[in-house]
Amino acid sequence: MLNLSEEQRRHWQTDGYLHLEGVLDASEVGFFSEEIDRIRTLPGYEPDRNPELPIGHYAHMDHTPSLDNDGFMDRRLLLSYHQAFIDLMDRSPVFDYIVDLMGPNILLSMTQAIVRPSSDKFPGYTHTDGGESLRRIRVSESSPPIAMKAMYLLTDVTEENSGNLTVFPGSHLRQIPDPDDRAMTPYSPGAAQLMGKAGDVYLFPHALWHGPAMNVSGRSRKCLLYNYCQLWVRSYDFDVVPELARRCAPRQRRLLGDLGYDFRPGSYFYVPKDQAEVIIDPD
Ligand SMILES: O=C(O)CCC(=O)C(=O)O
Repeated sequence: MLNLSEEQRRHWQTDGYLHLEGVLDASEVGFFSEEIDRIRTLPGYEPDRNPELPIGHYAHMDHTPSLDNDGFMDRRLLLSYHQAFIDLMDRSPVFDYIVDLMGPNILLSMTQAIVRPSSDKFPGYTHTDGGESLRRIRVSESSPPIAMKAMYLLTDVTEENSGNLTVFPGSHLRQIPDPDDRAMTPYSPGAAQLMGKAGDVYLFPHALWHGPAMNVSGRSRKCLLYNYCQLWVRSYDFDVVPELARRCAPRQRRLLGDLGYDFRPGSYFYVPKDQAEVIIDPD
């Protein structure tokens, strides 16, 4: 497995994110982009807009899913749509770096495809992942993150206000104003709109304040997101090991929460004896 260079680790620790260039080649970018267009027409889960439910930042978004390939989309639970979505969960080099950062005791916690159309109606937004609770927890710079994500860009984002991932560098270690006190936006002081090319990946912990900038570029921005958490945190997208784990490789099954024995209370507390072997050296 690959390890991060010293420079990458320093960047991760101080700024709170990493930009990996050219992870997917052009044909893979084309493939996943077409898959997003295809699955848009299929049934699947998109976050609920019911204000009676805890819907977090969706509460202030006026976005309705669309069948237009350039329209808004926020599709979850991607794995069942194609083997390629399954294989992306532990693909090198991104997965190697995730294990280097988090250690081997991890789960896949979420998969997501987002399309952000060009529009003058979407101002962008800023948040941490993990909701209200993780927002208040900041681990030290030498600690593995509790949870993190890999964001695969499927569109070039080489100018500002193109739906860029916008981060507050260092905010994984330092509180920026709580949204209850002052709403932070991608245009607040300290925000950095990241530029990248289709096929690049951003890695960042859930504790980093981030979010999309507005997109007035004239074209929609597509991405895939794969989230990982420490084993005891549990996936937040499925409540039991999904059926499709049966057709996954052993490491993928483990990432989906199959611990290799029947669940019993406390199962996710101590890691299985073969956890490091399964995750680091499965062959
Ligand atoms: O840039 C996006 O579309 C969403 C990225 C984001 O905020 C997230 O993954 O939590």
